[in-house]
Amino acid sequence: MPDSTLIELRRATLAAFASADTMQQLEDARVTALGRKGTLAQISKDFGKLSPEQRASVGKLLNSVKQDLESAYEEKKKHFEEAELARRLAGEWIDVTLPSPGLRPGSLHPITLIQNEIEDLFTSLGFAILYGPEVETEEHNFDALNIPAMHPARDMQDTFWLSNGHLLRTHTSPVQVRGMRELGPPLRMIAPGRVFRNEEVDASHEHTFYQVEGMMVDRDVSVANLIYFMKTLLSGVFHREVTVRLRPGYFPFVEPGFELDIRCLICDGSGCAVCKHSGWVELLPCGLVHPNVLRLSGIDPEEWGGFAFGLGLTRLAMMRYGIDDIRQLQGGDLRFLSQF
Ligand code: FA5
Repeated sequence: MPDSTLIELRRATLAAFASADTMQQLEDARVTALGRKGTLAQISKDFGKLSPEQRASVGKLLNSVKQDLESAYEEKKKHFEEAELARRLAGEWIDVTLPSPGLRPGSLHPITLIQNEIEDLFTSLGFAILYGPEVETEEHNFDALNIPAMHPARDMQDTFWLSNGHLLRTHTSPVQVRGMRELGPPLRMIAPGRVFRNEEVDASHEHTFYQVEGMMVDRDVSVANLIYFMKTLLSGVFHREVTVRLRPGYFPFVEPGFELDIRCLICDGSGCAVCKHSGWVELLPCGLVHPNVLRLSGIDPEEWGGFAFGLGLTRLAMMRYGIDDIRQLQGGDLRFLSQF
């Protein structure tokens, strides 16, 4: 094999390396010359056919050509890698000397704001604040509230049942039961919290919403006491005259039971999507605690009586802040929430 073959291979390959404009072109040139099936490998194969003297001189040249090509390849590869790094760094460059945009102050959610006000108000009236669990037993949510299995009142609240027989509480009323059983009479308590129903969502209905339960158990509690606390609650929240109406309402855990509605503050009673064009919003069902409910929690109804209410806190927030669609409250849109 003439030395000129190796010398020509070196010249041509160095030229190919030098003219490569991309990493791919460089790689192609390397594979052609130095790859497993490349020219140099081919030449090495024929090496065995040479005489021992030829092998010594050709071998030396072969090694030196191989080293020259490998180091030229490495050098050019390094050049491409450095260029790529410089390109990436230029794209990622940030000016660390720019002033920071500053911390954006957060704000409380409108439901939290109004819940805090109600908690303060009732604390000042001597009420304890209780928080029951969101996953409840059937007994607390229904049976102990005088709603046994098969009672048609169970259908009033379309319930999310869990596979273990528990449920997502459909109202905050089970906290009445926990309060009566754990604290006993005399009792003044409120229980704000989240409740869940399989509801069709519209401007005034959510599947997940907030209520505040209220309960007072004492001697000689009457409807007059109930109305006094309802009025105190509404004037504390609205700081102005609001028109209310009281009508009979049916809940198995109170007797008598009432629905306290508020004249819609979104449309001033003229009719809108929130009040379903009736001019009134259901806000505050209430009543005197049914003797069975007291009995089921170990309280003697001959000695004790009480009132209870279940305020729709989400709807109250809508009335207070003039929010015309309940979905705004849970949408997580910061443009909406940052107004509060
Ligand atoms: C109850 O949940 C009873 N536990 C209330 C109660 C407590 C009555 C104690 C008597 C004594 P009701 O299902 O009506 O009742 O719900 C109470 C309030 O929650 C309603 O007046 C309304 O303001 C609000 N509410 C009910 N369903 C929804 C809903 N899907 N989305 C938003 N608010 C709702």
